[in-house]
Amino acid sequence: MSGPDEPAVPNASESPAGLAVADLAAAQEQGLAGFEAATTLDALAAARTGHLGDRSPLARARKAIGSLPGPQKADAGKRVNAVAGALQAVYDRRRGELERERDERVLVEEAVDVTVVPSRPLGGRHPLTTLSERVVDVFVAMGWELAEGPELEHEWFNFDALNFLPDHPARQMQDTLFVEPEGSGLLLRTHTSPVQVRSMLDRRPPIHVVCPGRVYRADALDATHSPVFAQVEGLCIDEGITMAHLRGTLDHLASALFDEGSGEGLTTRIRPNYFPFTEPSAEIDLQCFACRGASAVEGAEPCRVCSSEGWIEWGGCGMVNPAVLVAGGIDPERYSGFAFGMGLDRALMFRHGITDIRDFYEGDQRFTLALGREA
Ligand code: FA5
Repeated sequence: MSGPDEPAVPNASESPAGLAVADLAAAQEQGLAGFEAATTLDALAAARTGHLGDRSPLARARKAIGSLPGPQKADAGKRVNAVAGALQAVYDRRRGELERERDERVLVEEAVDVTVVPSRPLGGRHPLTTLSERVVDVFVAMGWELAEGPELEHEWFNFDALNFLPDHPARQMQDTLFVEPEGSGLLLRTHTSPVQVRSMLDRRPPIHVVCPGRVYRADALDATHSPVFAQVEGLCIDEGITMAHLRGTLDHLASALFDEGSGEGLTTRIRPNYFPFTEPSAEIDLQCFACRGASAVEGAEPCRVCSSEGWIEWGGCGMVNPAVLVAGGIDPERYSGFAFGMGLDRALMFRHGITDIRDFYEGDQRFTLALGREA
């Protein structure tokens, strides 16, 4: 037994279970080892329950203090608290270490790689957009400008300024989609030619513009007609412009679009036609890019692309009618010009052997992706 001034240092034989110095030292040693050995937060939590929890040796020792004689209680309490404090400090340090390890691991494991290409197929450019841009590129490379106009157009630009007489059949409801209210003068443009007039009013000669766009007609939907389709228009106005410039321009466009790099060049031919806004007017035919005209000779291999005609219908063209130059504010005594316009849907159809124009408008992604790259 210790004297009255000495701290009570009980040994195993005179202390209740767990309060002896050796028991507390063992509880501390095992607790520290358990916390250091834990390599995950779950394992550390389990070790805490075992060494600092309600049923731990330390908790039992704390309960046993109550059974000590009064003078020994304070000392026993200090010893238990010292062990508890040492264990808690190591537990706290270890938990901090394991939380930092977990946070670093999560940052690595759950990082989002923004460079990963999504496995779902992305949409593609529509083949009509691709072809339209290719046509524009051909002209921009020659110094022409891109010009655009509204799809909701005024009758004056679509018809009057283009020299369509008031009783021209194209002005009838069955050919043109007019917009309510009746008499508003508004319609869905039936061709890209109104952009010619807008371009003349906006610019002074020399004028070289290429005008792609969507147009609308009250045509029934079938394999070769759509009520909405794409056209591209070209307009050139300067002093001394002739049909020879028109032919050269069309031949260049034909080779740039359809020649496939053979270097042989493709030609066009023009046949007489009538448009109110050009005089003379002509139909443009493209030399068949598949057989190059060879199938038209008697006894030759047939050609599916041109039905053995040797030529493919492509669009309309002509010298700008002086009446249209006047409507566009240009002096026809000084200037002359040529214009042409063609359907892009039809061009793609004969280019890729597509037999139904509806394929362009049904939004099937497989069609768009297959053709959009190479249109
Ligand atoms: C015109 O639209 C004239 N503006 C072209 C022009 C411009 C002539 C400049 C002279 C000077 P046309 O109505 O023929 O012409 O149409 C031109 C092309 O549009 C046709 O050759 C055809 O390829 C295409 N096209 C016409 N209607 C349809 C339709 N319903 N569906 C798809 N393509 C069509």
